[in-house]
Amino acid sequence: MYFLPKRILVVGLGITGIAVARFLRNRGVSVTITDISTDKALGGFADEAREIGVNILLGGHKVEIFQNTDLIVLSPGVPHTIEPVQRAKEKGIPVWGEIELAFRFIQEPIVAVSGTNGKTTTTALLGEMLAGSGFKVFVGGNIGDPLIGYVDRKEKAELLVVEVSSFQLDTIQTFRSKIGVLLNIGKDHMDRYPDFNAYSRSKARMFENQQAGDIAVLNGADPQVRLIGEKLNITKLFFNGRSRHEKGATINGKHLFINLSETSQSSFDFSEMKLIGRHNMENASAACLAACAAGGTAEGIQTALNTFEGLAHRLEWVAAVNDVTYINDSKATNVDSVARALETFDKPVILILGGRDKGADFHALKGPVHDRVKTLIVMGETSSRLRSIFGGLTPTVEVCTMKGAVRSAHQAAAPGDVVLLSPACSSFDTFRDYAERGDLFCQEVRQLR
Ligand code: UMA
Repeated sequence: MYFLPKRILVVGLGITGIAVARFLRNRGVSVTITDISTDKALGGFADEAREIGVNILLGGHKVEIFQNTDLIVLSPGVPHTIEPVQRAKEKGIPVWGEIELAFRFIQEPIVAVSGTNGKTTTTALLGEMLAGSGFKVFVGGNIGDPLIGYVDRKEKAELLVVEVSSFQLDTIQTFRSKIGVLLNIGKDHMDRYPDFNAYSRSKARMFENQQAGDIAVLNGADPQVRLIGEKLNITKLFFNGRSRHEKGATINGKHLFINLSETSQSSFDFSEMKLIGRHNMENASAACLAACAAGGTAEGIQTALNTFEGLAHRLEWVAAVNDVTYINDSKATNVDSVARALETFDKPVILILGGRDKGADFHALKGPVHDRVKTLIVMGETSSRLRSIFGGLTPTVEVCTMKGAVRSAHQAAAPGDVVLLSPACSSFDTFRDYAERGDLFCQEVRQLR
């Protein structure tokens, strides 16, 4: 338990800022929230903050505000490197993220899931496996339900399954998971980190407070994850590739074999799984392994594997129109996830790419685009960059709107093809978030019928 200071500054007025403000006001703290956006741009969030009863300072961050507070709590979308935050740190003012604050008020064991791709699916699936095994479970974090919200819930859980992003890990101090799952590390968020190593170091922080008896669940086939694993002195379990002396999970055909110890072995059947794609076999392996390590039952785990339908905006089946399948993968906001999505289909693909320019290197997609993409449709801030990289490899069409993208895809597609929205970019150039982008794609597809 932690005794809260009198004055706390919350930075960022989104889902996290509201949840933190509510938590602090329930404890009588004087709260100020600041956000670079304007009242109008923040929409309902500003009204909600007013109802909670906090001071609101919008349209920029004033350095003095950061200097005259006892604690700063950052939203994940706010880089901890911005000047007002750096200046406050120099003055000795503590700067935490929301999961750090929450952790100080949580006693229940946490199973945390991170990775560049697949963390939301794995978190949700793992939550179902543990709930199906009879545990009372809270599922939250980066998945959309801030961890801090759990603290004031009347109904307590026995296990917390928490998706954590690198942004959230950047601002931890004591946050510790009993089981930490690291799915993979690919190049992403290069607009936020100076280089790949810095991003990777951030992901490694997942394990920095783990103690004897805690467990790391690691992707054995990911070189960067392996490198992080080498430095860990806790129990390590590997999925997706392990050597004979390592404990963990091995896939053989449609079966997953789990070896936690000489006396604890189990197997699971993937043949009824509804999730598609090789990467989802990896996600499912990680979830099974973490669920077994957390005490899940064979029946609970297998039932969740068979019934879990996947999540919206992640390789989500939308419709079949004239025998063309439309897939919404709007959550694919980096190059790796698009490469994985393309691997999933053995039919010709009409791919919709583009969005906010995060400085990503798209060249790694040249091979997959050349081999699998029949027509490329590019949109958003990155469209001309994408056209110049891929235009010589496959017919490429530049569009301005989602309606234009879906109409062009419809024209280019023949029966048997797949139309895939998998943008490799975040959505903030045009949309509120990836969900709004995905929803609009689905709406436009349904109108084709
Ligand atoms: N802002 C500032 N100053 C800055 C930068 C931003 O005031 O310097 C403000 C913005 O104007 C905005 C506010 O901060 O109004 C938004 O904060 P936020 O981006 O942290 O948004 P939240 O609504 O609190 O959502 C966050 C996560 N967002 C990000 O990490 C970008 C959500 O993850 C998460 O679900 C939610 O907390 C609950 O935990 C989204 C995400 O895209 C889904 N995550 C990334 C990913 O999965 O790859 C990391």
